[in-house]
Amino acid sequence: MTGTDTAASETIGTNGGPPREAPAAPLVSVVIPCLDEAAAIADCVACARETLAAARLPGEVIVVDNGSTDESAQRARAAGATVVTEPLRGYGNAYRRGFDAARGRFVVMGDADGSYDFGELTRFVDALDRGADFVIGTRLRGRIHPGAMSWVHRYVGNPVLNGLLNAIYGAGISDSHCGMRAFRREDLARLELRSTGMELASEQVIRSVQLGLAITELPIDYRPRIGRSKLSPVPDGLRHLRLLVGRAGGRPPRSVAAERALMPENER
Ligand SMILES: Nc1nc2c(ncn2[C@@H]2O[C@H](COP(=O)(O)OP(=O)(O)OP(=O)(O)O)[C@@H](O)[C@H]2O)c(=O)[nH]1
Ligand SMILES: [Mg+2]
Repeated sequence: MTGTDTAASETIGTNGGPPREAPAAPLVSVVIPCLDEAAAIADCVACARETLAAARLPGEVIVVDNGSTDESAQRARAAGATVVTEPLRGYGNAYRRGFDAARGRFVVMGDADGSYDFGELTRFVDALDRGADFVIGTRLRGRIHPGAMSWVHRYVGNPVLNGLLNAIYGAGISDSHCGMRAFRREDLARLELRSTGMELASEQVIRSVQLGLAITELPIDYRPRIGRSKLSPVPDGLRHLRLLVGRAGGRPPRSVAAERALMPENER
């Protein structure tokens, strides 16, 4: 579809004036969570926007500023992103905020640290267009550049968590922690994602499997991140583990609204 299926822009009349073109509705929303990534965010946004433009895909780039104290938000905006703010820290909180703001039919996700190549986003959109419901990159079957992933993550953390996810849920994927993904926005309501932290990465895969979505893997490059990592390996690993085991019964998650109602008022 890339390059051919562009959402038609609508011609609207003005009071007596010549008709003007309304901006095309975005077909693709690129959502990027961002916590103090001033060194990389502008290039990520620029790359995503250039890729959308080159493929003639009407799109938007949404950066979710998760309480950055550096110039991330200003740089993202200057590079052409729509910046939304999520004051509650956490990868899951940031993504869920960004998904709420997205307007496209397809949503592409990726980090703000330069480790994923947003030039590849058309491959993800094409896979959705060919019928996949959930597209996830695989760094392990793609190319991990020198220095991009620590030995412990490469040979211990990721394989263990990925193996558990496959064993418990039958996900059949090779890199469950890959952060470059894409899905149809219409599936959000039934995905009912409610994770607040990094475990959102596992939750999204589990829910996609439980819903019987068609999952496709795409080999991708993984480059060394720019700037300081926000990952806390042990606590984040434990959050994944708790979620993997906790969801094993297949019980559907509470709705986000129900979850919010249970949170302290100042955190909703
Ligand atoms: N971990 C974390 N990431 C956040 C948060 N808010 C936004 N983010 C963004 O989420 C993305 C993922 O965080 P990373 O630090 O890149 O985590 P990672 O990719 O697992 O680890 P690295 O390989 O070190 O990059 C980045 O774009 C962060 O800026 C948060 O509260 N915690
Ligand atoms: Mg990263």
